[in-house]
Amino acid sequence: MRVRTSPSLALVKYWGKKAGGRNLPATTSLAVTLAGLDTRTLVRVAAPGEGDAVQVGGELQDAARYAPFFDEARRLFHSPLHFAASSENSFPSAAGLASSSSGFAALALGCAALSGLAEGPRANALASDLARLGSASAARAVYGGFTLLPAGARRAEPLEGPAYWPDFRVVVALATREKKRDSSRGAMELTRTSSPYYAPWVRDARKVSREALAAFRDRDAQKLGELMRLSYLRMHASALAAEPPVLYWLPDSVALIKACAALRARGIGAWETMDAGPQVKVFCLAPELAAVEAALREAAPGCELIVTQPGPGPDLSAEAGPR
Ligand code: 2P0
Repeated sequence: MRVRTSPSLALVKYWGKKAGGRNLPATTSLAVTLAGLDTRTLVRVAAPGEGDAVQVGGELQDAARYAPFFDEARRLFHSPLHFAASSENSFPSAAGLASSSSGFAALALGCAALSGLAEGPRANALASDLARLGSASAARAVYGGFTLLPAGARRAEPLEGPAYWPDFRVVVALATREKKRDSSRGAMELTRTSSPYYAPWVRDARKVSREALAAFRDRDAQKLGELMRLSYLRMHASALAAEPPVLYWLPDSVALIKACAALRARGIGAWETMDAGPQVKVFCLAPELAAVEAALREAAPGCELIVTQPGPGPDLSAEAGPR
């Protein structure tokens, strides 16, 4: 089974888990699945006697990280199967571009299909539930377009397809292609357990996500953009206050943030967000894309820019895949 997925970029952030160990998010996230950044995964049933195994970019992954995921796959799909998967990303992995969201979504969809679930809403819902156990953001990447993962929810909800907002663009500015040293999982746990700003972050996120969802419903770019900025800045503020502090930003990240502020001061809508890495992702509308790209290029000439837009849902019959 070949599965193509794309990463889920949170416009409003998930950061921190509910107690109980089931990888349930503490905050509601509102996200868009990005077109043009692809994860291609080949999933097959493992041979008798062979255990579950996952390779990403040719590297065998730590089995312990995947064991709860595969155990849950067998439970959810009433399947005795073991699975072997190999996955390739068309973009840097583990660098703050949500490769774990597209990776676990592809794996969950592949396991569902191999277990005999027909493609459709039920298979997607179960795959979202399973993907969440791998990485909470992956629950969203099971769907294209715009998605919501409510606080405490087991699965994401598809909100709207990519055609809902045709002018919606995201410019991804790559401040580095290097892999990050701190995993999101470890960093958010450190924030939860040691940052005095974690509880206020979670409390405040309820209001931000409610208002952002309303702005999304109104297709109000200005309002949504402002709320996106509050969400990522407050998430990073809570992480910065952890012990030891979690700091993802590089000098180019700051230059890009300031370039967005300068664009807005000129009346051009450009609202940035950042995840667990130094990359800056800028939301703008298509008519302003050229001006935004030019400003970002000038602010950080060394940074590669990738222009993306809301993408379609996963493709389970993709021709191309890892060989
Ligand atoms: C998000 N991030 O909502 C947030 C914003 C990063 C910042 O979800 O522990 O790899 O595997 O559930 O999903 C990245 O963390 O974490 C993430 P786990 P995940 O997209």
